[in-house]
Amino acid sequence: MADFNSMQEAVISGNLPEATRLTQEALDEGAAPSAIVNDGLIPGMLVVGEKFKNNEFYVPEVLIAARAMKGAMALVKPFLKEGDMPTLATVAIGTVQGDLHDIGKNLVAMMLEGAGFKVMDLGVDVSPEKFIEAVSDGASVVALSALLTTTMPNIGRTIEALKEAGLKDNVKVIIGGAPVTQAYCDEIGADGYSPDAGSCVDMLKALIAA
Ligand code: B1M
Repeated sequence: MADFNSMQEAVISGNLPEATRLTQEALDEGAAPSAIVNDGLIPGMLVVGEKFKNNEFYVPEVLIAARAMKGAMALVKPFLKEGDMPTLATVAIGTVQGDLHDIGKNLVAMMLEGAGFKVMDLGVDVSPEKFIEAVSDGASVVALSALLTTTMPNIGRTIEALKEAGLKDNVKVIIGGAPVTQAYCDEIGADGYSPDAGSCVDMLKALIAA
């Protein structure tokens, strides 16, 4: 019988050897790969997100938890069949044009991936055209991060470019980063704002369900 509780604990504590050992054991015992992901690994990562949101975990703990999750996922992935893991949505994430900060953006990407979203990471210094291309390639969520007051307006410019391309109504645009606020989100017509990576998952799930 697969030990999903211990698997969750291994992810939460960032224990890579234990997470991979338990995952391999579950696979060897014949546990469904989708159950390993949905009942063992993702719930662990969701706890990590909660703890980060509540300042019980800091960046290093999140990074080692994500490493444990990734290591275990690498074992399961070859056994996941088409349709086994319905993705919640495909998210194209990037730091906006002119901005090279990526630590926060990477945390958001990890949390979203850990929660079951498919993530297309476009990197840093991403032009509005690149985001438009990603939407044409299937992204239904555009996630924009900015860390500088001087690059924050490029969030608004990206939204304008999506509107001009006639794509804004096809996607949800979510935004965040140190200078970004709910007021700015409302001003530029983004669909959602979150102050940290943990609450980004809850915010996006609520947006999609609405
Ligand atoms: Co830069 N930098 N930096 N920097 N840097 C800041 C942002 C700054 C506040 C430092 C300061 O002066 N006190 C300041 C900005 C001032 C301002 O605009 N008002 C600043 C500056 C000025 C600069 C340069 C211009 C410096 C220079 O060259 N003169 C330059 C700009 C380069 C560029 O981007 N074009 C620059 C460069 C750099 C480094 C390259 C050296 C490095 C980045 C390395 C990297 O990212 N790979 C760097 C760093 C590390 C910082 C600080 C120290 C840390 C940023 C960070 O990673 N925080 C930062 C000062 C600070 O914040 N204390 C600073 C940790 C991270 C987990 O938090 O990114 O906020 P954060 O992400 C959070 C939330 O904001 C949120 O979730 C994350 C996790 O909870 N979030 C989202 C982020 N994106 C989200 C998206 C969402 C939702 C939530 O939805 C899509």
